[in-house]
Amino acid sequence: MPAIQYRNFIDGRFVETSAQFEDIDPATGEVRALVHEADAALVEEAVAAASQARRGWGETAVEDRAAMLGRIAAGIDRRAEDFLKAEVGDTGKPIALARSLDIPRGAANFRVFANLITSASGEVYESPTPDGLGALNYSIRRPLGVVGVISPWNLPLLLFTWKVAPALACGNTIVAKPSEETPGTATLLAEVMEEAGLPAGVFNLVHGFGPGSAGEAIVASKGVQAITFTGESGTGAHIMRAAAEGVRPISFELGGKNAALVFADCDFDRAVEGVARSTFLNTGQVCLCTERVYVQRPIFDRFAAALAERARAMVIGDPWDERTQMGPLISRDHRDKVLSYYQLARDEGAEVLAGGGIPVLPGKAASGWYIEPTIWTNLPQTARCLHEEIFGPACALIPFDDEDEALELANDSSYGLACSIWTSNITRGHRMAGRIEVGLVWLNTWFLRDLRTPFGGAKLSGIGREGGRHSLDFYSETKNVCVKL
Ligand code: NAD
Ligand code: 6OD
Repeated sequence: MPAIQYRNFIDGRFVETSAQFEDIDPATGEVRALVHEADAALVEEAVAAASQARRGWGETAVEDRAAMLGRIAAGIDRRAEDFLKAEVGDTGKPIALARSLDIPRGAANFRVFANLITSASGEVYESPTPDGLGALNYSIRRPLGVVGVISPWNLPLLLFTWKVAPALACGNTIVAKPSEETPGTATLLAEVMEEAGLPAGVFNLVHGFGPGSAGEAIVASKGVQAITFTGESGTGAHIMRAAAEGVRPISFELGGKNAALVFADCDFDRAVEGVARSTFLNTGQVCLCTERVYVQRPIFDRFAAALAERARAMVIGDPWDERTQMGPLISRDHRDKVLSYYQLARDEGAEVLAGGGIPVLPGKAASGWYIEPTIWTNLPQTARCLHEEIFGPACALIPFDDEDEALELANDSSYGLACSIWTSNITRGHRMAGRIEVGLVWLNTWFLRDLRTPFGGAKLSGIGREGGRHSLDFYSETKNVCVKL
């Protein structure tokens, strides 16, 4: 039996269950932990605990809530090595990536929302009235109540805390479920919450799957007042139907099929570097990753050759090795899915400039879920590979002639999450940014984040915005008070 066991955390206690499932290390295919699955009854216990804790936490002074968030951030920093081990073990992502991105962002999410909530202000209007004396309107924030948080496996701690931190800052209590693939860091976070002295019932953690398990039970629970979800668009649609019961607010960060637009006047090396990073980071498993690269015709061949060279040079393998740039995919099922797109691309007429298969790796890595970084050209714009989210380290390159064509190609998608534009003509960059149908545009960069900015997608890529005051708005019920003077 594996030494590591991940338990549920309900009403301030770690809770075991008789139903357990295996947590697999994607880098070796070995079982690394056992996870205690919560059934619907246990989820209801978590919801009851969160409901019970609502009033106390919701009425806690903002400064005290912010101080608590600060202690949680400090707890993540203090146990950064534990978080690192759990995150790398669960995901197979390179240790250097988890150390520089995932774990520090977990702590930063708490610090940012601790700061924001202490300085959040409402609106004030002086209104005229027929008697000439007027009225004063002011708005105040109140918590929504019990928030259900459901998150995916690709950036487990980062995305989990991105929702938990603002929800707590706004005075809500929580029932949260991390992905079944990555239960580790969320469980450590529960330990940190306990060490920080968060009152029992304010944060509850349940483990399990979606349908027929803890995920479905959270969204079905009548005691959950709002649902915040990050994951696939199809899952979002399913959850939306459930949230319609009780007309509950939802915040959705969903899938993407993101384009990069590379103009001939770009800083060539910077664009190659940026597009390579946006295609291969986290083995292509970031919702913001680029899967479509539109390149202006004069530099198309040179750019394609340079990107393919970058793909071939990626250091793939053991995630615990500091030199590793690309780890495995999350699971065997996910690799099968990505490989099916590698085959589909060939069937749809792609020329494979790099990759296209499974790398041959030594030792235990031979049984991990590794895959080659892959570059395609020659795919027609109608190809399924240019419209369906693959969520792997692969992109297709397509030539374009002018701005209008680039815009039309970029917007030819049912998704609308992110787009990166590579050009030295900044006026053109701004012009394109305004016309592209996405929630996030990066100009001569990618995935550069300021946590106060609105984050989210258009079309199938999501509903609502999180980040900064947008998170505070979602996780609060804003109330207007009108005073007749
Ligand atoms: P997923 O939708 O399969 O699962 C996400 C979470 O939802 C998991 O915790 C899962 O157990 C749960 N779930 C699944 N079905 C459910 C149901 N019927 N009811 C309640 N919960 C359910 O997504 P995934 O495979 O874990 O993550 C990858 C996807 O997430 C990709 O599509 C990616 O683009 C997207 N994503 C989007 C963003 C964003 O910010 N837009 C960020 C990260 C990931
Ligand atoms: O940086 C963030 O805040 C964020 N939500 C990133 C999402 C990445 C998707 O995989």
